[in-house]
Amino acid sequence: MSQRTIDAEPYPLAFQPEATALVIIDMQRDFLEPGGFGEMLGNDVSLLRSAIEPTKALLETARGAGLLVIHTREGHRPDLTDAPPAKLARGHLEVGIGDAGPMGRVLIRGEYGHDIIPELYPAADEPVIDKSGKGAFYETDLDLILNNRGIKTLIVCGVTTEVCVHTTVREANDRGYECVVPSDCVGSYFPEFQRIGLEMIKAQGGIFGWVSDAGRVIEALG
Ligand code: TIU
Repeated sequence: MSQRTIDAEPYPLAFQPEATALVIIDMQRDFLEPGGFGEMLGNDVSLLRSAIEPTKALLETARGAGLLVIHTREGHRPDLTDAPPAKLARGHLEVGIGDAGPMGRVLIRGEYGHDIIPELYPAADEPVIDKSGKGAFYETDLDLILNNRGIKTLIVCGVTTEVCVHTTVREANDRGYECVVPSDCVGSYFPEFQRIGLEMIKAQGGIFGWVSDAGRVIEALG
């Protein structure tokens, strides 16, 4: 096993490429494009687009380096049996989860809006985790997949920083994984949450993990 180091805060992260996975959280039309769930929640979805190009560069490097690449999608079964009533009711949305929107039924598996944006579309051999919650470990087989491959380190990208990325990093941290979040590969509808969300991860000696950026992670993988 080859030992390498990612330049990161609060201090360099030692990792082994064979035991490292790139996890891309919820880069779906529903969050990044107009007419999806993100916009129905009242957000300016254009704020998330800055994460696309750095994540694409990192994805290509990870593929070239032979890393396990995992994609996640937040969404629900068409019959909504996996959607908590509290989640369906939240926000009193005019067009909410399961309702018809311009990209199909909002946040429903199989709909156009639910799928991953073309720039970051999964390769045929890359696992896609469909999750009903914000965290990628909750009621999914992500932990099993990572354990079966001996994965210890996660490079976590995606949207949104303080919601699904943070929840997943916290879940991973409690399960013993070491997470590094490249700051330019995650996005938030709220610039202050982006800044504070990243600060929270690396504070207190890396209480949830490490923060780096695409360039430094790519350099470590190259
Ligand atoms: N609303 C918001 O910021 N995020 C979500 O609802 N889901 C994810 O973060 N994927």
